[in-house]
Amino acid sequence: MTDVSTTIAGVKFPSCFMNAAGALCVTREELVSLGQSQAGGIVTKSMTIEARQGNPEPRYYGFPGGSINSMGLPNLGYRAYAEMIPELKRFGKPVVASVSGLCEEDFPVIAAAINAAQPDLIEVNLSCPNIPGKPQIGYDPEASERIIKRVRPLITVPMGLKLPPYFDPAHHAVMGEVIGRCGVDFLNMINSVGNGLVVDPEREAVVIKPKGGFGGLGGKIIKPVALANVRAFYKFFEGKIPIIGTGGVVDGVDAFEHFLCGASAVQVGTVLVEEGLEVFGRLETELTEILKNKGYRSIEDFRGAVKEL
Ligand code: IRO
Repeated sequence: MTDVSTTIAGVKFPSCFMNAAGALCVTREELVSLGQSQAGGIVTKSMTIEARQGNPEPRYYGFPGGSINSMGLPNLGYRAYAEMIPELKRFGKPVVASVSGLCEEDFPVIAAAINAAQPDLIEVNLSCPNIPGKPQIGYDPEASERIIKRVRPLITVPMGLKLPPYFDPAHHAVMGEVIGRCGVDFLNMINSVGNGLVVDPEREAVVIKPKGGFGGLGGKIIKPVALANVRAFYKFFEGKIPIIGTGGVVDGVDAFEHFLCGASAVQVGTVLVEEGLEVFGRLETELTEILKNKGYRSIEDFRGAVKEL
């Protein structure tokens, strides 16, 4: 029997595929639909203190090979998600609450209240690229360390970080040191590749409205960046911190590559938005087929085992 379940920080997921924070997970209806789907977990939209409408539209654009977004943290506010968590937990799969904030002080407030609602895991988003005037926290190691150290004592469920992509080994090392000092139970990488620009040559215009068209890139085009980050942190921590690989997973082969690089689960954003909830069944079937053909029984049989030349 081929087994595509996985375990992250001691929490068992019936399938290794789940939604990435932000993708079809803002409203109660969307979260319930994820619960009813074949997704292995339910990940909430990153939440702020107050509900937000987000940035002006158009703010998402899909194109062959990927997507660009500048949603601007549209969400219901942490109180609404805290209330929903007990109901969402009844679907028999882990609930991952994604905690964000508009300033450092917001993070502990939300972390404490969401922890009281006892999701199965909490993911602290240090990497939203789309709030005008606010840089991605994950690119500031000191600010990242301050925030992680403030929320860490407030969280009793497994706590992870959603990281932005890093593009230099020196940056992997600096963040690796920060993470090592703070005691983090899992990592999720990568968030969208921030501040890309997509241009429509027909209209001679950018494709989304906020920030002059700049936004976070996702989908197939970012897979090599995602794999590099998964691999770099897997090696930095010698496989001891579980990693959720996010970025560029469109089919079973993409997921297989993430696992080879060291991921223990994968999340899907762009392909979920483009294809809908049916994507989870397709991905599971495709990965199962690959594992069967290669004679692997589970992800653990080959996780992190990519060959170097
Ligand atoms: O614009 C968003 O809401 C958004 C967030 I918070 C994030 O973490 N990543 C992303 O691509 N978009």
